[in-house]
Formats: sequence, structure tokens, C-alpha cells
Amino acid sequence: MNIPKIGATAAILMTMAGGTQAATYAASSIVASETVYGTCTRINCAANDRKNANNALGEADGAFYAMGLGGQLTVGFDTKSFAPGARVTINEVTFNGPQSSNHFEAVDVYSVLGGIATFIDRIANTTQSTTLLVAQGFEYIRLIDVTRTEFPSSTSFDGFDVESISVAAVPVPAAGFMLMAGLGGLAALGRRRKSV
Ligand SMILES: [Ca+2]
Ligand SMILES: [Ca+2]
Ligand SMILES: [Ca+2]
Repeated sequence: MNIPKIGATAAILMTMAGGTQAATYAASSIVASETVYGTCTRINCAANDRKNANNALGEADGAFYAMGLGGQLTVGFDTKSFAPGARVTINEVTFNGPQSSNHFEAVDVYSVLGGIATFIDRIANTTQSTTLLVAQGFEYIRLIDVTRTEFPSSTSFDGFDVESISVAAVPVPAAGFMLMAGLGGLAALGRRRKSV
């Protein structure tokens, strides 16, 4: 049997990764310049401290941030950047469940690296906890509420409610980080050469 070289290399990398524990990082900062509150259409929009973006940070604790219809939230982590292959988990809060109340909500999830946002997937509050694979390296996770677009007849008045955001990342061999940092590294090298 003739196994392609690239397959064998991938198998070795997987074996190496399998021996290491994934570390989990809860979102720890709000990227203020990339966060915009959306529209809330009810008088009790401040109930449960739901307009406080800090409620989306840290471990799941019951407190949540209602993004507002069309709102967007960008968060950072103590580990400043992640290599390709990390998994992001987003927890949402909807009292009594969306199916019984027609209170459907949705967000588009993006990863952000060097100011460039890459779409990952659209998720809904029909699942309380959603985990997505992030195929590219990133610094931030950005959520953009698309409740109105995805569920035009929803009774939601303040959009997707973020309880917590966390990233599970398996440490990768140094070569993986070098690949990820390739373009940035070349740019830095160029700057150094000019300054000599
Ligand atoms: Ca909700
Ligand atoms: Ca909501
Ligand atoms: Ca929370």
C-alpha cells in the first residue's frame, strides 16, 4: 500500500497533538472599538443587567449580555492568539426555550486576525451551547446578531444573549506557529532589514 507523504505527516502531527491536553480560555476582554450595541424594542431591556457586555466574559455564571438586534460583540482572551484548529464554544441564555415561545435568536460567528474577520458559521439559540472548529488562526471572536434576518417572525426584542465564550486549543508543534506567523514574520524581517 502506498501512503501519500502528506497523510503520514498529518498522522504524526495528530499523534503529537493527541498526547497533549487542550487548554481552555474564557473570553477575558471586550474589544471596545469593535463592539456595537444593537436595537432593543422593549421597556425592560435593562432587566437582568443584560446590557452589560462584561456578562459575556469569564466562565458560565448565569449572567448574560443581550447583544441587541443587529448588535455586535468582539472579545479577546488572555492568550493573545490561537493557531488553526482551536474550538470555540458559545453559550446562550433563553428563558423557557425558544421553541415554546417563538423567541428565536441567531448570530454569525467570526474569527478576527490582524483586523481581518473570517466567517465561521451561523448559530441559533435552538442549541444552548454550540462548539465550532476555527480553521484559521485568530486573536478575537466576533459575534454579529442576525436574529431579524434568520427569524423574521421571532418575538426576540434584544437579540442573541451571550452567557459565555471560551476557546479550547491544543498546543501545536513550533512548526505550526511558524506557519501561522509566516506572513507577519516576513513583514517584521523586512522592517528589520530596512532599519539596519
Ligand atoms: Ca436568548
Ligand atoms: Ca435576547
Ligand atoms: Ca456570563
